[in-house]
Amino acid sequence: MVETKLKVGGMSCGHCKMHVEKAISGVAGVSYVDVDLDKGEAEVSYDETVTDIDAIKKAVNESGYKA
Ligand SMILES: [Cu+2]
Repeated sequence: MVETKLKVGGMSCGHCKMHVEKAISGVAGVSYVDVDLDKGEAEVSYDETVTDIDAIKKAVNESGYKA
């Protein structure tokens, strides 16, 4: 299990936070996600045998934000 923090740009409100959390939690292998809107950061735990940070960043970018 890997725990990491990820910078996420483009979030401006609670709705954005929800979008990003939904996008990240939709990635197979992600077991935990918490987005801090003020810091522009996402705390993520994932199983490194299932996914990787690039897949998580891709999901964020595809949801319209900038990882
Ligand atoms: Cu928003």
